[in-house]
Amino acid sequence: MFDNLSDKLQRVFKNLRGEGRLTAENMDAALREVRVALLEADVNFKVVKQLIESVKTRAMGQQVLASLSPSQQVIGIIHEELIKILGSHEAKLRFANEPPSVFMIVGLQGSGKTTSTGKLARWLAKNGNRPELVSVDVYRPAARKQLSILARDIKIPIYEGTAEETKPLDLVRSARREAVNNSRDVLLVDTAGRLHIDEELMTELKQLKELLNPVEILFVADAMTGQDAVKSAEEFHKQLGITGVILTKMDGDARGGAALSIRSVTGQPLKFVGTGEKTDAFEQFHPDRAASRILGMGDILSFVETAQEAFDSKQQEEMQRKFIENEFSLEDFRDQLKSLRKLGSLESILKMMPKTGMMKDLQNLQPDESELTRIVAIIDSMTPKERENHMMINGSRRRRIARGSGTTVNDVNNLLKQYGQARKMMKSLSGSLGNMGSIGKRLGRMGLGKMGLPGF
Ligand SMILES: Nc1nc2c(ncn2[C@@H]2O[C@H](COP(=O)(O)OP(=O)(O)OP(=O)(O)O)[C@@H](O)[C@H]2O)c(=O)[nH]1
Ligand SMILES: [Mg+2]
Repeated sequence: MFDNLSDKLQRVFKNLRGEGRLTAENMDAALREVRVALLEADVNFKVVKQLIESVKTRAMGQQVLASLSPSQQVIGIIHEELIKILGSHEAKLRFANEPPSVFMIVGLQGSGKTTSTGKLARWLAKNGNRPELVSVDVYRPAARKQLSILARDIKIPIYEGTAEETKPLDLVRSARREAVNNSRDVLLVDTAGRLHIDEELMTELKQLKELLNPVEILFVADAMTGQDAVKSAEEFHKQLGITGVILTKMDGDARGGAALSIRSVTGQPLKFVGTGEKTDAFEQFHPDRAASRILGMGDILSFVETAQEAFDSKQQEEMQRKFIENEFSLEDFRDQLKSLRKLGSLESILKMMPKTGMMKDLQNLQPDESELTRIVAIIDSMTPKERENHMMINGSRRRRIARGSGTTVNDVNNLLKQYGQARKMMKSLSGSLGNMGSIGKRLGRMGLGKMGLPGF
């Protein structure tokens, strides 16, 4: 997500870093490059113009520059302006006073409506709701079947309709009745798509809206289609009154322009982003985190959130302290590897991290299942003293540990090497977090706003 744009902006800031002071000239040059980078990322030109103008006005008006370098200062201001453009706070879903709340999922053909309907249902269930699904795509033969299969996968009830129910309005009437009877609190309605916006489709959607009185009409936009996605969102909004946007396929090489333009152009917030084909590749959209990601600061908050789901927070706090104080023992290493399994793929975690040289080290650490079992066996065969202090594990101890765990001395050597890398990585990670935290604090003191960083 946002990788290209982020790379380009990093380059601009790197050039600014060499400058001692912020002047009209170096500021102009930097903003010209920021402008090009945004336009190349397919951000709507009006949005770019507005951003550059407000950054310029604010940066030149800054009096006290003493404690910040020019690049830090510009990054701070752009960060804030990006958040404004993306929508100052995250847009929560609305729910009806009287359940079931009806959410209509609309959009062009192939944008990801059916997939997103399943993802949203799963997300809702995880967050304590009781969703039910229904598909009213009666035109494409396999469309309803597609949602049924998805529903079975994610174990969410779906109203499949009787043989007589061939019309969208009939289907939703019965689906809503069933939702009430089964005390489901959200009814998600997956609708048919068209290649282009046409009368017929709009008429049908308007009829559904009239009948269902939905609290959310979520427009599903394919990020890969860039400004076209923004334009069709605008058109749907004009005709139907959408309440939010789900931007899909942000995992592809989408240039990010749609995400950055949708709020300004349509006036409607981005509520979720789809980042893959699987049902868990779905995130709530956080403007401040996206802005951090665009500026190459990594999405540490998302990382911490994912991590917190896997580790309990006490353990997490203790680990953080150990990372920072370099007390990370082999025992901790074993626990971390076990928890990593719960975290999902290391690759998806890495994408959220700030870009630093430690990435490669981390990549080497990804254990497969059998390796993990071996590592745990090796560490279990050590004495508590050895686990605390790996330096004492000499040749004869290595032979004993290998025998005890049914592995080879080579395996033990490898493990100790990996552990060494992990310690090094943890150290540089805590270092980089520390730095970013202090930049954040300084920006905060200068009134330049929150950098979206956790309190490390
Ligand atoms: N990579 C990626 N693929 C996605 C994402 N969301 C949907 N897709 C894929 O996009 C394709 C179309 O998705 P559908 O959910 O069937 O789209 P739809 O809007 O329901 O399509 P119609 O019902 O034909 O209008 C499928 O191959 C999905 O797997 C996403 O966030 N990332
Ligand atoms: Mg569909």
